[in-house]
Amino acid sequence: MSKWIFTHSDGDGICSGALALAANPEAKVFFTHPVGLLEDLNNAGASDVVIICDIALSENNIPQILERFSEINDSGRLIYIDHHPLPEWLQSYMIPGTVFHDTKSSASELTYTFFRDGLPWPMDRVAICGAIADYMDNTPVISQLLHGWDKRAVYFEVGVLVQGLEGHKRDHDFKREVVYHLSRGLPPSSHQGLLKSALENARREEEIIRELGRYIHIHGEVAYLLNIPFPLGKSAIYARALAGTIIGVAGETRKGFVDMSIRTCEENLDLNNILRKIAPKLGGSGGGHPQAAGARIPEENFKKFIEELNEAVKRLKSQR
Ligand SMILES: [Mn+2]
Repeated sequence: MSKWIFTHSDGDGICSGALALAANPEAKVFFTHPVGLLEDLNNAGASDVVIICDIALSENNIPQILERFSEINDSGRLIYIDHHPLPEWLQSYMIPGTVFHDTKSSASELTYTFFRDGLPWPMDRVAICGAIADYMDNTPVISQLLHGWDKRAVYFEVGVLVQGLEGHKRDHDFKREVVYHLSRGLPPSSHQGLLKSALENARREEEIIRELGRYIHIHGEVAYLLNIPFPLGKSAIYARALAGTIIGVAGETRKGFVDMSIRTCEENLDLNNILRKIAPKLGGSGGGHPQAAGARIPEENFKKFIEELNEAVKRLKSQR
């Protein structure tokens, strides 16, 4: 019998993985993503213990994934911890195994809560870092945990973690090392590679934000950036902020598609909902969280996609 941790490779996923690892030190850590989950689960044997953190269930293969969950859970154990919205037809009780799902908290907070009894101080700091990395620190649990720390020192650590991970998109060995480091209760700033990378990325970010304004396109309440060599999530935030629009989009064209990140601060706008409706109509896919989401749209429909996003903002405004 082996134990596995399958987690996302962003800040929240890495902190979730570190928390799961601290509570299950013998587990192997494997990075995956919604589209790759089904195939990656083939690494695990039928009687293994499988812990999955921060991986959304991808619309296009849910039946097969649920079947695989059930196979694993029949002779081993499957624990699914996540915070991405489920498709409308799926309720969490329909997912086989032990399911801990809540869209209002980060995966790190959920993983911390789930394994809490096996997590000594200072692992609560990892939960806080993961929550901030996913912009989900404004919850009762994380606010309570923050009382145990000097917020300013913790924000520095999150900054090192988030900035340090930038530019290591597919460097899973580096990220696995960070997971092990954090699982030992060590702060991000004591990881030399992470600290060095954070400083470099902070310098680069400062350079780029001064140039970004020139490349922003604006359509109504949507500002977008295309093919800028800078992380998409951050570019989407800066596009919105610098243009003063409701929605920011940053995309890169790849193999006939535009892959993008979409961000808003408007709490009455649900990007996940909007994208799940408009993206398939345009031959693509999309979804995520209400204020932070992603989409993949055929290049020829990108303009139309931006128009549809703007229409969604208009509809919201007319309802007021
Ligand atoms: Mn997450």
